Amino acid sequence: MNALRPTLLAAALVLTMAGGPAFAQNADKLPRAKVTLVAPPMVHPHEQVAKSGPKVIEFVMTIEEKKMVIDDKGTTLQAMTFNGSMPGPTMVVHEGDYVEVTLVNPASNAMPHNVDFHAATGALGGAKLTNVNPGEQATLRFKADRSGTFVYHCAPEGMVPWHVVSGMSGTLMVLPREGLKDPQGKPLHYDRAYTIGEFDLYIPKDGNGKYKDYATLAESYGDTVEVMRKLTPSHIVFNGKVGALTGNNALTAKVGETVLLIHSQANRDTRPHLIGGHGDWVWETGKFGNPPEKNLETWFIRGGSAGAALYTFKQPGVYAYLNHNLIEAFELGAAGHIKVEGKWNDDLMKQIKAPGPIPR
Ligand SMILES: [Cu+2]
Repeated sequence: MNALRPTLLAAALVLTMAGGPAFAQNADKLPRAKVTLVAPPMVHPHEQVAKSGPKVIEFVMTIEEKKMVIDDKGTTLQAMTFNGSMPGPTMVVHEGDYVEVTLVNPASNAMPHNVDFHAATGALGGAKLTNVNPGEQATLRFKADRSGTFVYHCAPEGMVPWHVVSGMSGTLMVLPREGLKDPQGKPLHYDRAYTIGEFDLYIPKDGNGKYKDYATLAESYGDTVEVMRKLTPSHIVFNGKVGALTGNNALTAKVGETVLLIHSQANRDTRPHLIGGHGDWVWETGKFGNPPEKNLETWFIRGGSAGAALYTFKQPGVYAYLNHNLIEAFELGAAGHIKVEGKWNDDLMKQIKAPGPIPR
């Protein structure tokens, strides 16, 4: 027994040492891939079923502070953005991959920023390790150890909500390596993926009730926080602007195509609904480890999360996709369009008689 002990101890030591650094070396030895991010509502090209083992996926995000017009009346927001868009670009990886993000804060910006990934484990989701002042950049690597759609957002100490409601959030989608599945384990595939980021905005008004326009971000801070604290948004928008996804900016699809709608709201609850359609399969909480719900009419996205809905279009036309708090949609802006081409199916719906006078 005594003779065995040192051997066991040695074996345990070897295991510990192999176990410790092995995790870090694991990522270091993995193949790497660079992904160029694209502006929402588009999502960068990606495999739905992973064709190979885990990789380190490299992304670069540049923070851009800029004044943005948020409605058709010319109202402005002193916005803070990841890569210049609201929401920031959607990143897609597979479970077991490593996300390696370089966050760039150009010297032309005024504020410090960082990024908290809800998909990440430790250090405030990475916010603690990515704090960058203007003129700095930082690189963070974390393991995507669970699948789902997850919000990421800026979280600088002392001004978290202000940065979030000024535009700084987006979605990271971690797909299961074997792709999406229904509760019976049957593979689910999409032909297109669109990403929608919903934002509650708080634009201050002057004494005459007119929205104020600010020359700088810093100048807008005091008034904006005052409006924020009343919890009554002046605008609620999809992708940064009233009408960002309507009319000529509508999302498109064809009859027979399956569309994945990724919907994030980093701050406030919302309830997406597709008028004239459904959610065939909906991961309301966005987490693919849970079975999706079937045939939903409206789904609930909790503030601080992203959900995903899969729908196969059966009928052509212009569909409204909106927040089904209808005041938030029609009065404040939280609505988009999906223009679907194809052949009308009379069996699903038919106008038996066009509107006309009531017969006497
Ligand atoms: Cu920020």
